[in-house]
Amino acid sequence: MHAIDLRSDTVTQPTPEMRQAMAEAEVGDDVLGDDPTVAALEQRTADILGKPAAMYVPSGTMANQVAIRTHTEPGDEILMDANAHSYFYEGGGPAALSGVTCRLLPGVRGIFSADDVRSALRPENVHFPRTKLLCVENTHNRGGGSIWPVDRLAEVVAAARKADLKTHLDGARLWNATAASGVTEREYAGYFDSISVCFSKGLGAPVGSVLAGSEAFIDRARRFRKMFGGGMRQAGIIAAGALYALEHHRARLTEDHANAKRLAEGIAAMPKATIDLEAVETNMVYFDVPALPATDLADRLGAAGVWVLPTGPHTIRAVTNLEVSAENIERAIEAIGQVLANL
Ligand code: TLP
Repeated sequence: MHAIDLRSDTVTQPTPEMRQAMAEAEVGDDVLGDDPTVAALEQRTADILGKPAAMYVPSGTMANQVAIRTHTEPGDEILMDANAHSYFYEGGGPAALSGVTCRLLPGVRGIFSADDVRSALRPENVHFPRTKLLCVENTHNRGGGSIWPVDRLAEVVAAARKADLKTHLDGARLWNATAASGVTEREYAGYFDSISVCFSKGLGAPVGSVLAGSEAFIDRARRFRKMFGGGMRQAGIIAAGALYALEHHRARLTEDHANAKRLAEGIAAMPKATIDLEAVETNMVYFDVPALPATDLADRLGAAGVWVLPTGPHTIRAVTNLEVSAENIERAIEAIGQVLANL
């Protein structure tokens, strides 16, 4: 039987219709500005996010790192949650690529407060780095796929603006936030100077992210994309997959969310697992099994046909996605239940 792959929503395969769109894409040299499919993807994404300009990049990591470089100069400081992807999972990019330091805020499931922002601000003084940028992540990956309430967003962004900081949203899974909350992508994006969104996660496209912002911001970002090696040539082939995903796969994310809820309920009934059911808001399920190291448990689950990722000493992450049906979830619950019962 096929393994049920819950390691990430990045594992999805392009559908036959998506491959068809990619095969038929009109392309050109995008570094020279000639690729009509890339241009169409950038325009469509900018429209959805309500921003004047946008730029296609190979990955979510590049989108965030180019954004950080574009908003800062070496020696500056940037603020973000201690578990933010840009800090935790991007290879030290802010230090290596932008020469900035990260000041980490004590968020709860990735969500911090305006007071947290205010306490991290520094007065103008020759001793201190200059604080230039606030980064927010929605949904928050290590926060459990948590969604920022808009009133909280408004407060933290107002605190940042008051101190003349720029604001960036890592919206790799903004589509999930919108599908679950009903708050439009445009409304979320309206709070920020720049936003990155990914097509290769819940939306199921093979490659790519978009960074959106003002014309001047994107003009400057294009220099750093080129410098970081992200200028692509006939990228319309992959951009066509992203465009297809944008038009056809956003609404169905609610299925992934229902599957995650069901999986979480199944796990909650297992005596050896601990899980916060309320915390499952989108397509991510984090649970703890104190009885053995998460790496060992992930191996045992893998052998039983359920692929997951260990993300802490006793913590496992399972992410529902386009490849996983409601029936697969029932099978996964049964397999996890058996593995845990045998511990
Ligand atoms: N996240 C990946 C891993 O890197 C952990 C995953 O499997 O969840 N922002 C957020 C919030 C992300 O979760 C990710 C990827 C990225 C940015 C980076 O995207 P890519 O992988 O395209 O560089």
